[in-house]
Amino acid sequence: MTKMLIGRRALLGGMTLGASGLLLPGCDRLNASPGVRSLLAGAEQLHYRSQRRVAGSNALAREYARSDMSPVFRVNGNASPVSPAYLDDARRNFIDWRLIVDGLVARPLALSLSDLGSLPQRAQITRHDCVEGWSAIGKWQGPQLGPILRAAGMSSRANFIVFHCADTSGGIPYYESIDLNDAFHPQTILALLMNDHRLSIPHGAPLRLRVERQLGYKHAKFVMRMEARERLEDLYLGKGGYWEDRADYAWYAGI
Ligand SMILES: Nc1nc2c(c(=O)[nH]1)N[C@H]1C(S)=C(S)[C@@H](COP(=O)(O)O)O[C@H]1N2
Ligand SMILES: [Mo]
Repeated sequence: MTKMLIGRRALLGGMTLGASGLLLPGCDRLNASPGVRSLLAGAEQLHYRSQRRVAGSNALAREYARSDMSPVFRVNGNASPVSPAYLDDARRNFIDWRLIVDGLVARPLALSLSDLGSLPQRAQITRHDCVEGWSAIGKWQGPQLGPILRAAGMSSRANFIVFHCADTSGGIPYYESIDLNDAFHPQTILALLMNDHRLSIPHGAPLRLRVERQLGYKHAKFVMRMEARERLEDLYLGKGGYWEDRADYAWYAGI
């Protein structure tokens, strides 16, 4: 691992490189990548395809006004990881915490909260829809995911981004994954702030994914590591997420 993990200077340098577009695959490839096609079967693939056609790959999720924000935003799923390493990081205000970006990338990254906070930020007020039937409108802020992947020099072999979380249920780690279309979507951010405050532990501190065109379970909390992968079949039970593996939830959970 020597020299594998690099920080903010390289990240910002890499972003200039990424801005030239060299490392970003074209949109057609994003929609039709064989990895995505082979992951999705039958009805779900139809749903995915028709949503992509209707919504368009760059369509934005609706954004709301401050006055629409919910007075209470429910906590759902795990309210805290229990691992000693996480609790230790939390006790020290996450100053030693690093987000690992690895897998199919030329330059793996280890980013601190201040690295992430010094990147250009996007703020958005959106509605979170949980599959269990509740919704809440909240404000989220953090860096967009796309530029971070470009800075890491994501390989053209990558089809998916996997989010590895600090929490487990029944001893099994929570994880989620998205395709490159969502990864490079402008509203896909790594949220550091919720409703203008640092993320609380129950809502996913220190960092959670917001992938606004999909249902709540895709919005991974307590993200520790992002991994670029060619396929998902060989990860855990192969369906691309904790709930997809356990309860047959759809991998593409478009709203
Ligand atoms: N790591 C992790 N992420 C998670 C969950 C979880 O249990 N663990 N629950 C998911 C579900 S089902 C929902 S609806 C939202 C809830 O986010 P909230 O607690 O901020 O409302 O987080 C999602 N992300
Ligand atoms: Mo949910």
